[in-house]
Amino acid sequence: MTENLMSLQSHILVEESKHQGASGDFTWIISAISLAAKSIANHVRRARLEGVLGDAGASNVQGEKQQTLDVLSNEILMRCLGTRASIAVLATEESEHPSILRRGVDGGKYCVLFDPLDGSSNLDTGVGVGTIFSILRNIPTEKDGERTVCQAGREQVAAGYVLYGSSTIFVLTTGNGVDLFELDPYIGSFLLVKKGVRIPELGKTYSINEAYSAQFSQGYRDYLSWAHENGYSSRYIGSMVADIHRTLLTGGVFLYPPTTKNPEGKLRYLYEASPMAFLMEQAGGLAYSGSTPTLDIQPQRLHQRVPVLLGSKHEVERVLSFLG
Ligand code: AHM
Ligand code: MG
Repeated sequence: MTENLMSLQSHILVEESKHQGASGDFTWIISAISLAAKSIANHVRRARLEGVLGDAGASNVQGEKQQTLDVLSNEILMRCLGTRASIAVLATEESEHPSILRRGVDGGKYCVLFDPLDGSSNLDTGVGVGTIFSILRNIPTEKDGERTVCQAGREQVAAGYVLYGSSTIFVLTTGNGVDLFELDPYIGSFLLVKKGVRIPELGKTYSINEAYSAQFSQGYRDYLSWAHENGYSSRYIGSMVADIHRTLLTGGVFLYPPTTKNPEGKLRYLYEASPMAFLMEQAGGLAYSGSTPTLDIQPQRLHQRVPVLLGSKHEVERVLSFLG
């Protein structure tokens, strides 16, 4: 073995030292997310033994059943991030409104938005689930929490996800490519395993809940017919982080189009679609919501939903050609 061992923490310190006048605030935020991820990974792995599977008997603001682990993961992230002095606002899928921790004058430079445990309805069956996060700059003059975080995806300072699967994987972009870290459970550290991840430009796999195809617009249905006739394969776990992680590494497209049930799409812009779009573009792929690049959308509401189409450059362009 010739490569040096590099932890997530040291990687961020090195990256931050390249920026003149960097205060280290950003390193503190990533270290809080990494601490939370290790704790969540531990609970996910022991969920059945700890008796924390199943729903928590409540619904979140979007009317979806909260799993016990959704609530627990949310609490862990809030506790890890809440004490970091550089954070002004926290927003989560699980709460109706953002939490304002510090006003700009008190030093809060950043906002962190997250989906604590995406795909949690799959937990009872041992399927991979994930945490998704997005980091934005605070707007010190804006008093309203929701208006502060309603920023277009291009404004993101960093984004990433943690996949709790057969191993625990941390994927991060700070706008300078995509890096992949894996948790070594024996030393409790995320270690850099791949720097500068690039998504293949082609990949004959589509990932979509095809059972809804009667509810899709004609363009999506035409694309699917074309894919059937052209030797494509289908892979759909129903857990966005796992589906997108596979797409990032092996190529293809991931889609969640508008349906009759969810005419705006199902996935939320600020803490699902936008961070994933940032990662995809940084890895050389594309991400669209309808005919607009996802990162160019200006959201109006914290829990706004958008259609999602992302993945390999040429495969996304192919889908777009059917959407007209
Ligand atoms: P969640 O945030 O409530 O967990 O829902 C999001 C999940 C995604 O992980 C996944 O891509 C999608 O819902 C699957 O939806 P469907 O079951 O409609 O295919
Ligand atoms: Mg989610």
